Amino acid sequence: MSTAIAHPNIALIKYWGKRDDELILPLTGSLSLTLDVFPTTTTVTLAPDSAVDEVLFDGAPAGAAERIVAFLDLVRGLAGSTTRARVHTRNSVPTGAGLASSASGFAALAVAAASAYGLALDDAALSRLARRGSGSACRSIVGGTAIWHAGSDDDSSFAEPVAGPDLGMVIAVVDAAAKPISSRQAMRRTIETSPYLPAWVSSTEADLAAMQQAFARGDVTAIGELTESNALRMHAAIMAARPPVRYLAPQSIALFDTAARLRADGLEAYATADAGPNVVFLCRGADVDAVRDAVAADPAAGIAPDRLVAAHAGPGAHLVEGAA
Ligand code: 2P0
Repeated sequence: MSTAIAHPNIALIKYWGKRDDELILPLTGSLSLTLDVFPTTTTVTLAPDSAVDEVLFDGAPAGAAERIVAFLDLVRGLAGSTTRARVHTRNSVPTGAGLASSASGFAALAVAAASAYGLALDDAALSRLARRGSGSACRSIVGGTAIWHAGSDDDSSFAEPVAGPDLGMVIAVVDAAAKPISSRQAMRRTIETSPYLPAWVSSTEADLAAMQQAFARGDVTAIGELTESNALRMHAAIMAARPPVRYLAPQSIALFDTAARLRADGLEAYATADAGPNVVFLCRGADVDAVRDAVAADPAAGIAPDRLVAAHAGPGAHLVEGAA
């Protein structure tokens, strides 16, 4: 029996689009912060007497377990095993709400399954494995800030730590319901129909290079400006798909305005949003509580204090039980 814990990550430079659907190789590199909130805990137990994999979410049989079974098949292939497994996942993040539950989910599963099947993988290999479950999961193998190299093939596409200033985030939960269209489907539709895709790819490559320089300088202002701009460019490319996909709600837009007001008042905070209406404020680690209080106090933001979650840099996915 092997149990692993992983946390979600929020991208400062986004991953949006694959150049290989099977291997999950991204069109561009991306850069993220793994958080210390909303952990996923996953236990994998080998079940030699079972003819099928058993997948439970919070103790109940999972509805859509195909991706998990396909992932276990991949691990079994690496391990030369045909033994089935029992997978039990406990999530503290609202599933499917754009809060990256697939990132923490597949990162925890990769670490727990590799251990249960006796694979000795280093962090780069674990990141490559997690990537096969969900692209963004490769970044949750890494604690704190991580860069996912687009790479040229399976071997070279993985995440690793990137040094930089201490950053924090405040998550504004606009809507914790499941999103209307999965990021996987919306990514594909963006690639197939958005005329802005080439501009998204070329500008994200430039943003990632500029972001690496900003990290090396410890330049929080540049990091924040690039983060907010890159998120809006991603949403512009998504909204330009046909039929259109719009993840941002009116309150999401209001929260981007709140970030601008905070900056005008001298508190540096920058907004980003993933494939859903929730908005995440990026700031200095030391400013997290001040940013949360300022967002809560902005009447135009219209968000209750209990919907604001303060987060700092969190650990990479790791085993809490079982052999590495
Ligand atoms: C990101 N997102 O960089 C971007 C920004 C959402 C918006 O990675 O198809 O669930 O499993 O590789 O990793 C969400 O995409 O997609 C995502 P798959 P994933 O965080």
